[in-house]
Amino acid sequence: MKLTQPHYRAINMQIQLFEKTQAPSHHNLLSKDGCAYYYPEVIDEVSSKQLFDKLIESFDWQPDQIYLFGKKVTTQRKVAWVGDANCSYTYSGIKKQPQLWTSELLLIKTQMEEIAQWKFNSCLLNLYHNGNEGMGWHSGNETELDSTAPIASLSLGATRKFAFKHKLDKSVSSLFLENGSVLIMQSPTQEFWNHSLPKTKRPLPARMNLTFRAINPNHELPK
Ligand SMILES: O=C(O)CCC(=O)C(=O)O
Ligand SMILES: [Mn+2]
Repeated sequence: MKLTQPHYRAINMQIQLFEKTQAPSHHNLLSKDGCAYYYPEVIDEVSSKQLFDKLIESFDWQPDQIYLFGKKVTTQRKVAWVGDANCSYTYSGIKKQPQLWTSELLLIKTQMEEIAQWKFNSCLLNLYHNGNEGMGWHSGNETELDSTAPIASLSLGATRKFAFKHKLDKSVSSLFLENGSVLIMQSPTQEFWNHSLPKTKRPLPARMNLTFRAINPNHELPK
């Protein structure tokens, strides 16, 4: 789906979000087989900090369980899965039931939908306490995800490197995701590219990432 230029309204709620009108970068970060667009400074610094603190206290944050070389490992990184009631999500063999939307997160969801030109029904929040925590190579290709939908990723806190690696030719492309920025990954990016958030030795403060996703709500019904 083609991106159109979003025009943000300033919405007065507890948190003043999206004060800037941000022109989208029409520059596709990927050379082929997908589209990824970066939007810096979608949320200003003060609002980002308020939002970070609000989201920390609003959800039940749990360590993630992943498989590393066939072994189940508990991460330092914490996650919260939020979504509509019918949006369970299974990854690394763990089925997650969604936590309820909060007013702040719904407000952000609306803005992400405006940028991505797509309706989302779920959000995975990741909390990286420092540079020592990251996420290995993977793609958002789980069966319950609508494979035609984009994934919209909002970053709060520390700037971190984010890398793409093509699944076939292994070519790599990376960028830095800054505080208050949005990355949109359009279909078929997940089919052809893995992505990762590399760990770094640099001492860094915490970072939160929110990926808004479209789950196929009927994914558990028998076919
Ligand atoms: O933290 C990030 O920027 C990436 C998160 C991610 O890839 C995911 O939640 O699937
Ligand atoms: Mn991902």
